[in-house]
Amino acid sequence: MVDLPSRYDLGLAGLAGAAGVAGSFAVAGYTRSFVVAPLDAAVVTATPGAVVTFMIQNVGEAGHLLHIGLAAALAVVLFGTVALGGARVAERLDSRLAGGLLAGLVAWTLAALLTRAPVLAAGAAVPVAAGAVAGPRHTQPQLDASRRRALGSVAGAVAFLGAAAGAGTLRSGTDALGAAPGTDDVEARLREAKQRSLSVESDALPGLVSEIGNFYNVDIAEFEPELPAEEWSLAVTGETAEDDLTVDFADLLERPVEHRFVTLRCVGEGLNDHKLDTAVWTGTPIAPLLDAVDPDGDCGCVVLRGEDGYFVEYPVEVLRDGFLAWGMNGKELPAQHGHPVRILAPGHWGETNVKWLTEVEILDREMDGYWEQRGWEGTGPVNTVAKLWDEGVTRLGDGRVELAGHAYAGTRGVDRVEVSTDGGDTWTEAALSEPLPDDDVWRQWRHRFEPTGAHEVAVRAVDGTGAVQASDRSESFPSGATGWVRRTVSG
Ligand SMILES: Nc1nc2c(c(=O)[nH]1)N[C@H]1C(S)=C(S)[C@@H](COP(=O)(O)O)O[C@H]1N2
Ligand SMILES: [Mo]
Repeated sequence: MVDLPSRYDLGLAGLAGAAGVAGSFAVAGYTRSFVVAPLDAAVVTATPGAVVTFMIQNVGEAGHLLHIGLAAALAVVLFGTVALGGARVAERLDSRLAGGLLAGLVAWTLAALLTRAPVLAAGAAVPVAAGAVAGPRHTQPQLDASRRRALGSVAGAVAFLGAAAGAGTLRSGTDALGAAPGTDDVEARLREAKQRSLSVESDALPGLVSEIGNFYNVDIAEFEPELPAEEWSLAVTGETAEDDLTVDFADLLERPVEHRFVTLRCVGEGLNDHKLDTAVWTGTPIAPLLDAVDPDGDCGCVVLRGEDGYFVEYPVEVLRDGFLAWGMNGKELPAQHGHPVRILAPGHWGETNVKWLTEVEILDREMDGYWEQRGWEGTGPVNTVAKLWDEGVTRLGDGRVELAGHAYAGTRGVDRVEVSTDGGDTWTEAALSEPLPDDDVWRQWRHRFEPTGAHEVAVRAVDGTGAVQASDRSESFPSGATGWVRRTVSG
């Protein structure tokens, strides 16, 4: 007969499980080798698209905490069960050593299978084994001694959890940015962007280039792939197998290098949210690789895949103007932005810019990408938008108010930005930053006025074709927010 777990057992399993998770965190940090990472990926994959969309729209960033919490709880239960099993074996065989070894071995195997990082898996296995060793009760002669011992173990485990959390946090912080792809050209571009940025009162408003640490981030996975440049390769597959082509990182570096200003905007962002940023990217055009494989599949479409399981399909013609980037603002492409190589597809929503890019496949029929399977329609050109973030509103000393922000219209370009301070009845042209040399990049705008009471401010951009930003308001789902940003500003 199997004993039901007692409260003691649950406590033991909880502590030992938590210690196993903490031990893994201590040695792996917040990376893919942390045992919670693969469980989190499984939780995310198993979550229905409708739930994901609901979370993005209603819960926002906190949604991450929910699934990561669930994954962590799963990991605690898993490793706790192993520790408890080990303790039971120890009781039965009257050998703590046997129980500990067994639990350690099972925990190690599980962690290694989950993370595919066998050495770091020991971080989870050792505390679980210790839990199994400390677990058995009946070898204790008296209850008092047993209680003291249990208290000691709990205190030890709690101290361990704290130390492990500290060690893991330190480790997570050490993935500093790598060396610059190193050219004066990038520096020159960054200087150019600085010169052309409008002078505004607010320090908090980004200029024409977003700092890497402030550049927005959208990932389907909580844990980014760790893909060393030496291990990276890109498979480009055409209609026929003979055409297939594989390039590695060294091959890429031998191709013509370009530095481009490119702005990215996520289709999932609310009208005035901040998932819109710009960097100087270093890379090489993808067109020669496409030409090498005869890019004319029957649908004229292509699917791009990333190491994290992400994929997106869109027209080859869009990709043809794309750019394989390995540098960002003069640094190696950071992990969170797709290290070592991502694609940048001009003028289309952020989701077309696959990170950790490993495969480009020419298709002969259309398919849905990751987000399209979840109801989004985000592979087309971006909507035109002029932003007015909180930090773009500044009271000047002389009674005037400065309004400033960014406007973006993809490759159509931004021709002008208009501001209304009377709810949209009359419009004034805002000052605009000088355009940057590339054709998929935002501009900055600025307007100063003297408020009399409360004003309903509205902002709209006019794109390079003369089209005015659409006024009808719609949510971001499924094809990007529309409308004019409005806010009340008083003197
Ligand atoms: N491999 C991969 N590529 C991806 C994503 C992803 O989750 N995985 N997210 C996409 C989305 S929805 C957006 S908006 C942009 C965001 O790029 P960033 O995180 O560098 O800002 O990357 C796109 N490329
Ligand atoms: Mo996105």
